[in-house]
Amino acid sequence: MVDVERVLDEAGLKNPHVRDYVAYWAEVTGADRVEVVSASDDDRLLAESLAAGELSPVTGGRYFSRSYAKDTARSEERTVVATSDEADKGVYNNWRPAEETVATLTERMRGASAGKTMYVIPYLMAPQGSPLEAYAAGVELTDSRPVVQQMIRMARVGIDYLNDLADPDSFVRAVHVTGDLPNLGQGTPDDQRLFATVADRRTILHYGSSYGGNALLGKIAHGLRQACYDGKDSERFLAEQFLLLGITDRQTGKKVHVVGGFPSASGKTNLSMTLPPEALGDRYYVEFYGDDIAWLWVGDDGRIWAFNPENGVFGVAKDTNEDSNPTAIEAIKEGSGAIFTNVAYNPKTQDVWWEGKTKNPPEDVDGWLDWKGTPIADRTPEQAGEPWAHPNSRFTTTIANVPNAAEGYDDPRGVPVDAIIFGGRTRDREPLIRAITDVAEGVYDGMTLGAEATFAAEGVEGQLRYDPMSMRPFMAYSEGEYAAHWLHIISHATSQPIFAHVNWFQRDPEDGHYRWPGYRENLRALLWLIQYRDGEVTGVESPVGVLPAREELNLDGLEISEADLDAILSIDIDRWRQEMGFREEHLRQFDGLPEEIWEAHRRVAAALEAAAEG
Ligand code: SPV
Ligand code: MN
Repeated sequence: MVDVERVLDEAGLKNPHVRDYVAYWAEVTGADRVEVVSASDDDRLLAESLAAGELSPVTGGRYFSRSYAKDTARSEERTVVATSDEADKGVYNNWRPAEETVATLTERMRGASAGKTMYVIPYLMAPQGSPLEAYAAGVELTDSRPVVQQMIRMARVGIDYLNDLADPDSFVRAVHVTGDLPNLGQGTPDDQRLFATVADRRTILHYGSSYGGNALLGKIAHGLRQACYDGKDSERFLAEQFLLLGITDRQTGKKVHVVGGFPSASGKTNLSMTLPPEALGDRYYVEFYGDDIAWLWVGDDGRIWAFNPENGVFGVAKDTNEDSNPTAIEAIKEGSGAIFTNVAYNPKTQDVWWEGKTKNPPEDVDGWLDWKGTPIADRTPEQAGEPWAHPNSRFTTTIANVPNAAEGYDDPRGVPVDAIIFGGRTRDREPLIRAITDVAEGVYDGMTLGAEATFAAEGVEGQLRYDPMSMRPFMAYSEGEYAAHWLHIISHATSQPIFAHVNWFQRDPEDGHYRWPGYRENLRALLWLIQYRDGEVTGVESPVGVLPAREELNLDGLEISEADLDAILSIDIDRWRQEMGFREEHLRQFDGLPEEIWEAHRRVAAALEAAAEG
């Protein structure tokens, strides 16, 4: 038996509630040792992991880790939200009763950390001193050392965050047990993995993975699912899978902040870290606050305020390069302490590579191992086309490493939000940008956010995979109530942000080329949005929002054909009429959707019908 009391005394962990919680789970999981960690332990833990072979060195003090081959992504079908109230059941949250979920997980975790160390990670998912601090404190218990290193990069980690809580019992209890990965039946009917947020107990129990959102419990489980629930329960805030960025106009001195939700593979990380287009770089300065999560609330001044609860970036490596995301490349350079997971690794040169890092893979394959650890040199001709890195391979780095990290990203007051944008990858129907000034229509737009399914075979041709507010995998309670809570929060603001829908991915149906160059040029659409909000341009009304008039979009230094510009600054009425049918079907799934949302839907539908006749 571990002497938990002694370990906690030595660590200076005084909070009695935390102490009881640690002692309880040390007993259940049967860990051999307990260790309390802080961010300052990073170097020692890295050295231990290198010695144990859990991490491999990458040049310049960076690290490589390989996860178990069947454990490379979040598992949505094994992820549940549990509460004691069945009314919390939604379409997407895989609701389960709290009692039996806790019982099942306690049994799976019993003795499952035998022989291992249980690390105690006190963390805060907020800048210290934030008005939402009471919802941000947590303690993750994990039996994986690499999870500790990732948490140190992704969250604010240290016991001081826990000893000084206003309410010492107000912290999230987050338990992560890896389990015997080769024997969990991943993807079979007998899958043993279970990832539960027991939201009304503020308890997170994840069993059966050591990867990403399944294991870094501060991020997705607390920062999104638990916080989504707490935001509604307290009626105080929204927790969303949103980026957060700032744009400063050096000419006028005006600074604005934008939050945005994008389904996966729709360019959220790239946009969050964007630099201004070359030609506009002297005038505009873009600051990075966050790429994945924002918490939003109404400030004392009646505006919506936001912060990013994270301290780092867990970004998709694939296609990250100097052109697509130069700031990310800078954030993971030598000296950054970045950790790469499931990329290709070369132990001889201590180098890493992923698809899209450079146009072609390294010419000299000597020493290179693919993400599973198989030498590239041993590949048969049939295997030659297989990716070197896993498509969901990742880099982990702290925000402080991002060259355009906002000075105020750590400011406990957060930043005022000027615009809320949604955008999914769609080859047609969605114009470059459409502004929405009505709050109910903005929330309606978020609830009907969708992107093309990754595989064309999935679903009906032309039908989007809907991902409301990009929260589909993180919804903690029913969608109807979720929409109502959004309306409640935003309409409490006396000065409301403008909404907009963006799409960087429209294509020419003839030859498939992207009609808009994307990447840094995307800022041009956001600049128009702010000008529109400020009454500096009038735009052109459409049934689905206000589009930029051609001459209103700043195209300095950009080459784009007239035909492409026409297409992205107009809407296809017939395509939209079809879309409205899909939307209606989508919204009908949700019980208790507020009447304001249905009214917004009917208003847009009627405007489209009028346009079709007119
Ligand atoms: C996501 O999947 O949306 C992520 C990465 O942000 S993970 O932490 O793995 O969930
Ligand atoms: Mn995410």
